[in-house]
Amino acid sequence: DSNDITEVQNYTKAKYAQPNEELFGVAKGKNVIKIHLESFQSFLIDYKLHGEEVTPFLNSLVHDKSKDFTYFDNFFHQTGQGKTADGELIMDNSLYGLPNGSAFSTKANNTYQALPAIMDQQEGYTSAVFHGDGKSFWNRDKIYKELGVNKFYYDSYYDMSPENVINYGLKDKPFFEQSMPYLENLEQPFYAHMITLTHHHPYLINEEDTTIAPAETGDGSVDRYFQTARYLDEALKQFFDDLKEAGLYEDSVIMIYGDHYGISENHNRAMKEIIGEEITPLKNAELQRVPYMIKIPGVDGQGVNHEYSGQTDVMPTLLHLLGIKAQDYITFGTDLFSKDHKEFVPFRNGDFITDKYSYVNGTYYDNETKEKISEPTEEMLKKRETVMHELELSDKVLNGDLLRFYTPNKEWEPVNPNDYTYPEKGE
Ligand code: GP9
Ligand code: MN
Repeated sequence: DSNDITEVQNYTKAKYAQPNEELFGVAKGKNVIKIHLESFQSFLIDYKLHGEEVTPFLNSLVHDKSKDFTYFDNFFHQTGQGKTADGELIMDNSLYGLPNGSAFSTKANNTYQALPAIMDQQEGYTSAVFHGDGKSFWNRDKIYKELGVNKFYYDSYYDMSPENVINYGLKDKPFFEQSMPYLENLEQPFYAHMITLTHHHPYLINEEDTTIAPAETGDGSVDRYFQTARYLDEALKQFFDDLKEAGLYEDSVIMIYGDHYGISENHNRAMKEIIGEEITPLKNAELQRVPYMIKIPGVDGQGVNHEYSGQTDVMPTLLHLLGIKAQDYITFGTDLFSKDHKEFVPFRNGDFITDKYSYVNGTYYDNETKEKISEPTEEMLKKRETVMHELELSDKVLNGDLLRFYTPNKEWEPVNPNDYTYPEKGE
């Protein structure tokens, strides 16, 4: 009930981090392009296989000479069983997924106060999601209406001829290529979300699409993981070229993120060969890093930023860049560019990681020495309480549909799902 939302509100307002004055509103009214790198873990960045870079294009953004991007190398996914759906939910709502199942599936009729709706109401953005799969996968066609997504381009909008398709759906190269005309025709400013798909378990790829030999661990998924990552990297390079040609690169905010791990703990034997060390519980937690990169027009990229951070932090960060007060909304993360950004990253299972120590599976570890901490400090124990509390509050929001009882500010209008439709192409 409304007491519960007050408890949530008190927590998120206390955690809130004031914006960095220099960056608040710098991207006001700019187009925003958010690119989802399916199953992409940060260990791929700068990784060399057979002496070759696996993702030369992404690496070039990280070591960006033109100073476009800032790369967060201590950014973690926070997803649970909802995988991609959790990634989407977290990034656009700064809420956690549920401990079991996927909120996209079970909480599709909840009230949300998500980025697409906020950006529309506050700054007149048109939001669009692009994805080369059926519209109902992960219940997207239902929940997007509650999130306020204006346009949804799914398989019906793409040429899904057999040569364009593998595994779950459209290959990333035709996906980006065929998305361009739709993107160019969107009313501006837009918030576009491009969800890639080819780099997905079990990492199937046609021989003619490979440009790097597989790894040689004997574990097929792990071995092909590098080939589909290379394919994604090439698709991305082509997309950037197309954006530049269309005049949509320079003046847009571009965000790139990984949704969740690609290689599960079932592949620890092969991963030991890849990483060159035993996959301990701590190492496994460290491997949950996914990329987060952002380009802000008119602002020099910082190169590599080492702030410990996670997917919940993206929504308040973007709001502040757009000049929208994140404080009005229920957000569990904090602005990555704020000097008060909170450097602890809860994982969905209650483990967490900070800039100095980690809590994994009941044990505290020193990040530097990797040693177990036999006597955790009061502060460490308290942090664990905070993390549990935060996850519980987020679960209360979803399970109690609490945003029904929350009015962010006097301008806010509740999203009406009936205002949104996602017709087939030509319908
Ligand atoms: C399919 C997709 C895959 O549309 O986005 O989701 P995942 O299996 O990664 O959760
Ligand atoms: Mn996914």
